[in-house]
Amino acid sequence: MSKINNHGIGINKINLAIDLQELTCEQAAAIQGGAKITLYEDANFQGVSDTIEIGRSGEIINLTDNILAGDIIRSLGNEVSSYRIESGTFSLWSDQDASGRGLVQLGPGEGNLDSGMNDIVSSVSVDFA
Ligand SMILES: [Ca+2]
Ligand SMILES: [Ca+2]
Repeated sequence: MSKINNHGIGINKINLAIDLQELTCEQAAAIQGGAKITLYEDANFQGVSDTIEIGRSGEIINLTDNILAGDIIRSLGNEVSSYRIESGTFSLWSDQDASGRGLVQLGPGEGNLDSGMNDIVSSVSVDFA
């Protein structure tokens, strides 16, 4: 009985060490990495805009439907018509939580959204920071 318990403790210690290592890598990525996108309400980088900077891959930003003064980061849901990516790789999604129709893995650059994605984007995910 005591041998089984000892083994159990040993395995737990190994798992804990791996978790700590992963956390350290994640923190390092957050400090060194960086993904930056600006979303615009209108085509050709016009109208209300919001710049989102993320240090970590896999992050998802949901955009709400209403324009709220003083909280522009959540204001562009179903309004985005153009974008400019300074660094990193992003995907734009028609629904919340990176679901629905996607315009995926956009690298640095800029553009207008075509009729398939115009005014429907409700979330943004960071593929690579
Ligand atoms: Ca628009
Ligand atoms: Ca939408």
